[in-house]
Amino acid sequence: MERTLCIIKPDGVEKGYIGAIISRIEKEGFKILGLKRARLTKEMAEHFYDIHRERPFFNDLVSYMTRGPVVLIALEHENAVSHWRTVIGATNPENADVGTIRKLYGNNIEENVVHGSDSAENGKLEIGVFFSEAELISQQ
Ligand code: IDP
Ligand code: MG
Repeated sequence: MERTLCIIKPDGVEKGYIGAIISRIEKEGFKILGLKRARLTKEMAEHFYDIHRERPFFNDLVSYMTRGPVVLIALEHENAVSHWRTVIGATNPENADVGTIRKLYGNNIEENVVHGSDSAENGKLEIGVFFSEAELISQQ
């Protein structure tokens, strides 16, 4: 079993898509190990997106991710990383497949509603940033 972190980004929360996204998570068969609402600080967002620090959109990305509350969801599934990335679609909603979360609800390449980890290793690491082991509950 693999783990991946879903973040419902501030635009997803603002536009009222929390329910639709959690419903989709359940429909796709993911186990929800942990779930919480949070407000990211500038430091948290900068750390989370550290690999993009040198990109021209980094400062905008940090402003976007800190402008309002997010929902953090720790997911488990077989091949959770690739399964979740298939469900959310391409980074740019314009290029995302029909029916994906980003195609359905995304605004543009920045405001794309949801995060998904990019590897099993990062899935574990990212979940560890936001959840203690005691907060991750495996039984259904
Ligand atoms: P991902 O979220 O699909 O893994 P990444 O390339 O890791 O995409 O980028 C992280 C986040 O940064 C994206 O989800 C999006 O919000 C933002 N982003 C990525 N590329 C651009 C860009 O070219 N302009 C503005 N924002 C971007
Ligand atoms: Mg990424």
